[in-house]
Amino acid sequence: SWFERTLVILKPDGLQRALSGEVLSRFEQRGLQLVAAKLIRPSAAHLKQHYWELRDKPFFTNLVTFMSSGPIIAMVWQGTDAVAIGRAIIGATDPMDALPGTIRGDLCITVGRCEEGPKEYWELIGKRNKFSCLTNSRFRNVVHGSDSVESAKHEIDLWFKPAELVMWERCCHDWVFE
Ligand code: YYY
Ligand code: MG
Repeated sequence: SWFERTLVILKPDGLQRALSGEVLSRFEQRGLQLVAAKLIRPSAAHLKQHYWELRDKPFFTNLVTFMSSGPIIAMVWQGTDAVAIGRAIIGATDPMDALPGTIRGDLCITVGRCEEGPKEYWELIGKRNKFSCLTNSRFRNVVHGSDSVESAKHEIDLWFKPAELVMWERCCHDWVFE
């Protein structure tokens, strides 16, 4: 239905890298409608709920730590097949597999630095290799998007109160959806 909704999160790396305008534009220009948005620093407890289905994965704890390491922008986008369209805009989980034209295919390279790199590099830039267990983890893919209509409903409930979802009509609604 044209009223389908999906939860999108600009992750801490996206916000730090000044990609918020770029990311919002992509959803907006595709034709989805923004019905809720907030900048927050989520707690680890909240993120554990958000990623509960991944609780048994080896990367779960580091994923939660990364996601709570700084502010994020949580958003709800609405429109025909919003969940599938949202996933298409975002691209594959691993940016190395994500196609050009998708957010992950255009705006990031890997989900994390997985090796320390050459010693000469650190000497040249005059820094110690500060990459820790966290930064060696593999989660930096700029955005989250719900993966099914069911999980979208669940995630929107988790991140937003009903009153935070704004009903409004965009002037171009009929130009995009009819
Ligand atoms: O929905 P999506 O974000 O594309 O992937 P998920 O399978 O839900 O995993 C959530 C999050 O966890 C992913 O965006 C990066 C991270 N992750 C990872 O670092 N390594 C994996 N093998 C799988 C997921
Ligand atoms: Mg997912």
